Amino acid sequence: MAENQNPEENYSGKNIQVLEGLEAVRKRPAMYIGDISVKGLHHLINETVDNSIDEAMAGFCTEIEVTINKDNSVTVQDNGRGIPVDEQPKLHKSALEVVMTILHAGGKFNKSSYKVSGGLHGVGVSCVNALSSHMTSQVFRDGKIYQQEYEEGKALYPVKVVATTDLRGTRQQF
Ligand code: 0RA
Repeated sequence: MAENQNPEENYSGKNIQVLEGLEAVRKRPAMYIGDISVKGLHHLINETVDNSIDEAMAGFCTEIEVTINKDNSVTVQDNGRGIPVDEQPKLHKSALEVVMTILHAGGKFNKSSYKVSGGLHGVGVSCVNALSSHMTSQVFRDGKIYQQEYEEGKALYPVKVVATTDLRGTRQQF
């Protein structure tokens, strides 16, 4: 992912189709996560943790840490390979962004090699994102920390490198 990409202004305006998918989730959350009580919140946590469990089952991750923060946000961090961040040729955006912002991300992302769903209904982490007022994804890969933030599932800027790191893994906070 190049660091010097487009300005952040007007970024989500381009993603009309993406918004339609995410708006469907926000309109009828119960259809996607069962209900909107505390169980729904648990579903969002399960959905996120399941992705890390998949990575562990695949043999690439040994630790998954779930934190309920003081501000009631939840952080799920693993030490797996990290969600891929390479640019998707068709969509011209990072694989991370596709996974985070496209409902039931199709084609290649349905293959097990790109499985980022899991969970009871397998709705995927894009549902978690859509139903979160704010979400931050960080991927620790290739010595770098890649980051993207979202509001109600809408990317606030393209994936960018924010730091260097010796760690590996994925950190999701919502
Ligand atoms: C597919 C491919 C690769 C990593 C993952 C999925 C992955 C997804 C999640 C979701 C939470 N934690 C995760 N960790 C890994 C990597 C493929 C490659 O490096 O070649």
